[in-house]
Amino acid sequence: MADEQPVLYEVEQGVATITLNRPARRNALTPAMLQALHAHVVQAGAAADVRAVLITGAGKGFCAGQDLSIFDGTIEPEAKRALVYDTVLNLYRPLIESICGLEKPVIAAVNGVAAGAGASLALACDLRILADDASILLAFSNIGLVPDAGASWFLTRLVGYSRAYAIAISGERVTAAHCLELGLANRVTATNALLADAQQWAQALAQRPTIALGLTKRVMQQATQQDLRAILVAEAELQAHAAMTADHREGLAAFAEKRTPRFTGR
Ligand code: T3D
Repeated sequence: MADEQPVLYEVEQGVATITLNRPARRNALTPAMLQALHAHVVQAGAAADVRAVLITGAGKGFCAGQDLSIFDGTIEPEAKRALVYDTVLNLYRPLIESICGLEKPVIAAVNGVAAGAGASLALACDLRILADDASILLAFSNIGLVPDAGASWFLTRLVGYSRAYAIAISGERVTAAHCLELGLANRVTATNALLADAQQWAQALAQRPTIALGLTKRVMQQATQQDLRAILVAEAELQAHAAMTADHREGLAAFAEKRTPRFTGR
């Protein structure tokens, strides 16, 4: 049964693929799924053999956001307020923080629609490849809610305030082509090639110097929030760290020997 394992995890050629697996509900997120997804992100971060991560959805959609069936009309207003607050703070927040704090490249392979918190999930990833019929939908306003799970933070940084606000309040899908134009997608590919292309991209990144890629993620995230002086200091510290890695030594040796480097992620 699909719901018995609502999130799948497999590792191949240095890439952990995490698949949301409730296709009949467009991979709408239940508390159990959010916990499993978070656990797999942490697992991928800790695994030495994982050097890139891919998040995708089974079936026709990437993720429809929060499973709305929990709001069945019987829940008392105060219990609902507490449930929503608890879900956003204690289920979505750790998940999003884990993705952003995971010092390996995380790619979202967006098949179909990424809606609501599903859009947030895609935007929290470092890189996005979209199927040509995929879309990103800030569905929150369609049901009278506000962006959550980091959507307001990521979207404003990716496309600027005014475009982000327009997308959020329109409640309309942003097509893959438009996502590419706006910088919300790094790549767009044919639907039937999505997973293969995403795997190929992730596997190529998994051959790169993993520690340097992770430290680059850290400093570039810091750069969106700190001033130049702080970043110049952070770069000095992280460069000193990177300069001590086996992959740096291998990079130098490969350069001197005029050959392709064989990075090991150490
Ligand atoms: O705690 C809190 O709640 C706060 C946190 C909020 C975070 C959020 O994510 S709020 C936003 C929640 N998401 C949405 O509002 C999106 C709702 N869904 C849609 O707008 C559409 O379903 C989609 C655009 C995602 C997909 O459209 P389409 O035409 O491809 O598929 P569909 O036919 O609408 O959906 C297929 C099935 O999935 C359908 O069930 P059925 O009729 O076949 O039995 C549909 O009801 C179900 N489904 C889709 N989205 C959800 C869902 N079931 C539960 N929750 C969903 N979010």
